[in-house]
Amino acid sequence: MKVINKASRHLNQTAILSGGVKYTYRQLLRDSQILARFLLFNSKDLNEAPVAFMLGREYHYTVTQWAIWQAGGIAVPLHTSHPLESIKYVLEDTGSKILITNDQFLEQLRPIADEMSLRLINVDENNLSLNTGLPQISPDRKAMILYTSGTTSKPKGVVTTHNNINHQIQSLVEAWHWSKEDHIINILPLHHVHGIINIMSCALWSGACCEFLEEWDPGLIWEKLLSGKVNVFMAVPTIYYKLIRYWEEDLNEKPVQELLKHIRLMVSGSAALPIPVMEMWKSITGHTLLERYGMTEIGMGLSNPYLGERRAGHVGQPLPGVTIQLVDEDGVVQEENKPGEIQVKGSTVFHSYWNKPEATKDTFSDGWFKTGDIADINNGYYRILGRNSVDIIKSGGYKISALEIENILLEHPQVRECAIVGIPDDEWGEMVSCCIIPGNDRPDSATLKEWLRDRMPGYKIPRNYIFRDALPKNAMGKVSKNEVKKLF
Ligand code: MLC
Ligand code: AMP
Repeated sequence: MKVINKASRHLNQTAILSGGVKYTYRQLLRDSQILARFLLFNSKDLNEAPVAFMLGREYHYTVTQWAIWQAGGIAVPLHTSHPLESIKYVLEDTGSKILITNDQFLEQLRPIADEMSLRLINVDENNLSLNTGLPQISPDRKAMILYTSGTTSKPKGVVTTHNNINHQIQSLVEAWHWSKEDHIINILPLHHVHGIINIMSCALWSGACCEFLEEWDPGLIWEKLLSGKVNVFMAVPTIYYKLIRYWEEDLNEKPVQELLKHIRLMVSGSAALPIPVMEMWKSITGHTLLERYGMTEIGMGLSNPYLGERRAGHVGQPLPGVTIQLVDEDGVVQEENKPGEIQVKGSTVFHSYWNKPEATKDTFSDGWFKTGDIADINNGYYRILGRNSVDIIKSGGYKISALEIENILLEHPQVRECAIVGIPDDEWGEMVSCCIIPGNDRPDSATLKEWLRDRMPGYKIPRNYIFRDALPKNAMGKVSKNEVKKLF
């Protein structure tokens, strides 16, 4: 909530630029308080009730998040392009009784809201009436649930408290020198920490301007970067890759370095930044990307320095307030040059997995959160080496569970067995790919893709399909994913 409390320091500054309209911090406070009171209805406090909301990248997204927090609820953002199955899963898993949306998604969500007896609120209606005062919210209360895929089949809800969020933001504001003079464009999905915390919340904490671009459009991003207004930019490596392609093919390699001189910081994260992409970006724009490492459960953990050497292929050092250790399989803490699992401690680390006490307990060891990522320290800089599970795939910056896709594919009548793997890919980092043992009739990949489209978000749908009579197995008789990868 500190991010909201700070708003009164810069009431007349622009907080959000959305759809060409500037909204000041004063408006944001007022509109979110009106909605908060409407949410409260006849109660005094939502008392950590989860409140789901589906809104695009626009002003009302922020209004709604702030309203839920001020009414004492837990914010549960839903991805706008997820199929109804995935939306329903999150609504059921969180037990949300309120669903907030706008004209754009209202009719799409109405059947679910009716079926689940949810209170459906449309922020585009202007008759949101006032109620009583707003509750006091202590920092240890739960604030947000973000869904993340893991080594279990279904995504888990990562619960963060206000205190966690305050520390996650504060750490980045300090490390990356945020100030009220900053202007950032937000082009990332708003159901993950990168778009919500690193971009939107850091900007608002600092009194800066967060400009939402509703659609992801490389031409528009270039236009904004070259406009002279935007001075901070953050994206996943796939986006830098696509911006480079656009510069080559559509901007005809226009010289842009002079036009980008005013930009003070460009950050890459959520997946490994390939060194050629970093080098190419530098040669085009003159900017050395700052690569950092993070995770839904911890916010950001490691970052190359704002001032000082940003080393390619490395993710720098622990951020302020974050303690990191590398631990080998025997539980021994590793020194420089020895690989180990990244474990994290600090106020930035999440509270729990929603309704999953066992999973929460299993993921901590002596108070250290076990990330599942393997790293080493190379001349004082952390370097991510990989993950300890082949079943976690990162594609376009999204984390994807191979098991989740396999379980869904197995429901298809013509899929007898299947294995999902991530194949290295220059553009996407990893490309979701599948090897299938078909039933009597071999399905074609286009039909399978279409069938999957109703059951999972687009970025999880496998792009490569191969069909085999058997899957490669290891000595234990289990499918060998490393051998499956070699088939592509
Ligand atoms: C989409 N396509 C893919 C794909 N995703 N192909 C292969 N692999 C994938 N993963 C296809 C589309 O279906 C489309 O195909 C074509 O690529 C072009 O689509 P597009 O419109 O250009 O791209 P789009 O899919 O809309 O978006 C690309 C993107 C998006 C990079 C903008 O993936 C994105 O916003 N990623 C960011 C995710 C993120 O914020 N992660 C942070 C998580 S938090 P066709 O055939 O239809 O043309 C976290 C912690 C931390 O990780 O450290 O930050
Ligand atoms: P998510 O669960 O979507 O938050 O994804 C977190 C995961 O993204 C981490 O566990 C890492 O595997 C990966 N990740 C984030 N940043 C980086 C980076 N800079 N380099 C490599 N992997 C990264």
